[in-house]
Amino acid sequence: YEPDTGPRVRVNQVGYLPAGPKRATLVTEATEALPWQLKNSAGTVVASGTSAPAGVDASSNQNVHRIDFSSYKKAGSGYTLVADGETSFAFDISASIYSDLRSDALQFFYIQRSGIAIDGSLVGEKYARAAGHIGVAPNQGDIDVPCQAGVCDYSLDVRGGWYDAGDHGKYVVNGGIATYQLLSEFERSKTAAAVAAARGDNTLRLPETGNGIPDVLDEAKWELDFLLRMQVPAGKPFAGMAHHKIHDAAWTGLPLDPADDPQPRELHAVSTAATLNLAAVAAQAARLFANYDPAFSAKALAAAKTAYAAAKANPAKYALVSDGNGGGAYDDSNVTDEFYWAAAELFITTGQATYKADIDASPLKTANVFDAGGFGWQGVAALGRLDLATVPNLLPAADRAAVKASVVAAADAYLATQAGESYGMPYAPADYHYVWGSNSGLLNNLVVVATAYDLTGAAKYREGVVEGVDYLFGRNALNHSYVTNYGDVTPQNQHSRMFGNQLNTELPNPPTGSLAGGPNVDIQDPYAGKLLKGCAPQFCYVDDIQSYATNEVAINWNSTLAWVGGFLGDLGDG
Ligand code: 9MR
Repeated sequence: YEPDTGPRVRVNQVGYLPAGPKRATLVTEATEALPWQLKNSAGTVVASGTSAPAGVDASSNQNVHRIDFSSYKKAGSGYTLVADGETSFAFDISASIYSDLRSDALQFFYIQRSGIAIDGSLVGEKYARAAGHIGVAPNQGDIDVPCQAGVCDYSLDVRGGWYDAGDHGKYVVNGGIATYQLLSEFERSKTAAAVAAARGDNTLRLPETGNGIPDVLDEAKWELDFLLRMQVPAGKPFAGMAHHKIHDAAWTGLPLDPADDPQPRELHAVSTAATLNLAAVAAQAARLFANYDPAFSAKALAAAKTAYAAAKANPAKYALVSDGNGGGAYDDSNVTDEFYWAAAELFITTGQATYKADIDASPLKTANVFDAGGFGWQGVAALGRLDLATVPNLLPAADRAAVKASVVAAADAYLATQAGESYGMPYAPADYHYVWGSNSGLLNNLVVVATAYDLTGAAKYREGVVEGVDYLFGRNALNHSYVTNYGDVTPQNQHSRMFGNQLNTELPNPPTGSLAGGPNVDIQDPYAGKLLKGCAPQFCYVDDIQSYATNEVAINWNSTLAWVGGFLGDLGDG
């Protein structure tokens, strides 16, 4: 299988910020430096230089050169970069290339909502659909959901929330990190030189728009209400714990409108990881909603404290890898990081000594919690560390300085990785073992680099983020953007039961701003497994609806795109 990768000059197909770094990658057999030319839309050469041969790139096995045209800063559209007889896709140089990325990435969440009809007048008629899983046939509903056999003897109303990805499952742990990132994207604007108004009411297209509450908080609350419903009620066994997940009894095929899903829905066992996710995110929500919805803030804080206490009483209820029939397993047998994150959020919100004592007792208090592959739903210690560094809190000055220094040190490590990558991405897991959702790992590394910029104001971190997204928008081995409708060649066929245009032309493609999971050397789905066998890491991706291991959408991936999109949007001319 030989994918069509287009022109060998690889650029950010969306464009470059006028003041920002402007780098490209040339795929060529040549070993000596080659001339390059930047042309404007009239074809006039406006800058020129010589490429830097960089040898064989380990993430793609291609021989590549680097091109740096950062010194050219004039805004315009229709630029092309020419080298070795090849002409790149045309791109803009503009301060506004990322001005819609945050809202596009966030709008995805409304379309993923369960339990509410999606209003086509808000997001386009092609995305309109009936409410899913509210007990209207053939749905069996999420309003009165019993447990799996032997797990419990009650049922819960767990309506609402977001469908996690391309399936109709709802999982507390990836819901937790996704909600955290939406809340964090908002919270960041209070501690950085960001434009708070850009995060206010009337910034998204939601049913709640105009209610006086920032839209991103409205969207986060849709999931928060669901997460709270997943908590075991008082008086029941494991009261205060959270059920790990709720999904269909058996896997369904695709496409399948949520409202047409006939499968029985089941609550799965409680888990310590889910419970601590709930504790962390509810504690975070409590401080952010305090000024907007005091009653909800109080409810969230009470739930957070109850969950945390329940997790301490049941510290080793692990979600099992074997529990993956009809939904993802989201297994996790190490919850040290979840304990650290929850203690951090509860301490930031309450200042109470008990949570500080738990942070001090955690083996992660001073550990490096940032790894090369990026944090994610299974490893969440970084979330606590980032918030302890950026959100005002009562840590003693020395502790605060140490957490800030740890974030800056991690960002420095990612910048060093980036400097060694000819495609400019600060993502290099051991042996270039790109995993399921690699694009989210890359973006989460960019969140760390961006946070170092917020903490220090040093230009190198801002530039690291700006260059880092070039890879996502087409400066890569496949010449393929990973964000729908951001670039010339973009994902149109992500795996989803809702967006099945490849299977049924009446269905829409995923909405603008949908991130694809990305290259994954393990290619676990049968389609990619056969098609891409033996692929070099960056080539382990295909824009086909059948490839759930390389080409799915997911809330915990779009959440980091929204966070980074907010950062880039704030930069403007950055
Ligand atoms: O994002 C998850 C990834 O980290 C795991 O390796 C993978 C296999 O367990 O599962 C991914 O999550 C999927 C979930 O299991 C089911 N719904 C779709 C999710 C995104 O692909």
